[in-house]
Amino acid sequence: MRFDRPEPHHCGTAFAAAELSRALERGELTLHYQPQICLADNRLAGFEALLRWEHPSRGTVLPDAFLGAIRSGGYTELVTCRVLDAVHEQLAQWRPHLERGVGVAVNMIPAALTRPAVLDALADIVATAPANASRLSIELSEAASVEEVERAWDDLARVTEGLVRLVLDDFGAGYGALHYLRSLPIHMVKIDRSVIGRLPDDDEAIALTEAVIRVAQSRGIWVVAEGVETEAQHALVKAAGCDIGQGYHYGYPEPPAVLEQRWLPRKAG
Ligand code: G
Ligand code: MN
Repeated sequence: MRFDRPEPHHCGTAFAAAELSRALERGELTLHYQPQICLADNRLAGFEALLRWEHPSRGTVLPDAFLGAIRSGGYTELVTCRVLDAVHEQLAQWRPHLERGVGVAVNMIPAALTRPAVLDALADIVATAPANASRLSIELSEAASVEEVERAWDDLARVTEGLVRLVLDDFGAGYGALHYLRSLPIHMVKIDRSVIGRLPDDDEAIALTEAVIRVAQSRGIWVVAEGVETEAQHALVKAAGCDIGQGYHYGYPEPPAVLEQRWLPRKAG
């Protein structure tokens, strides 16, 4: 199942807000999408939208190198709204070709969900295309506090009438605890790739993976293993009862046109 073309390496230096400002003016920020696979039947379960900077001289830059500039430059609201607009448009194009339940997840920081323009953009999706809204989910990092996530959820549920779902990202990276899964109104939890990367040999990573799956299942929460890179990792998370896999083993984040050929053959053909 592996693809030939690896992802670009993380760019060593961080970018300044001024450079990002120029990139925003020139429209250099774009979205790639990474497939998520249902482990029971290997079918497409959804996509995660991932921000990329098509830099004129450095090529494709991953978000780690410019998330700091987004925050320090005060661009969180602008970038989040642009991402939502782009995903909304993408969903409108893809929806006729997607099976039931297959949707797109976008990454946000909790602060974004307190911004009026972001809440307006979400409300607008619900008002104009509820079918798109119900295929949209929002990933918040486990690094956010329970209070932050709860507050974000209240706003999200209010403006989207409960249609847009909440995903807890990066779980097991070190901040959260299993009680997050009991106290937060989440639809899905993603086990962090730092945990999956230690599989299949690290006993602690195995125990954590199994515990997350057990607690989540008891609450009806779907579990995603992220950063699955090898057949052994795939086999282990599948055997442990994980619902969905994401990672280079199944597919890289890629531009929409590339993904369509593989995952939406009816559209591409
Ligand atoms: O924190 P979050 O899960 O949103 O991080 C997603 C990032 O992980 C993306 O930018 C993507 O490039 C990267 N990624 C996706 N799949 C893999 C994988 O299998 N291995 C590694 N090392 N990184 C991955
Ligand atoms: Mn994510």
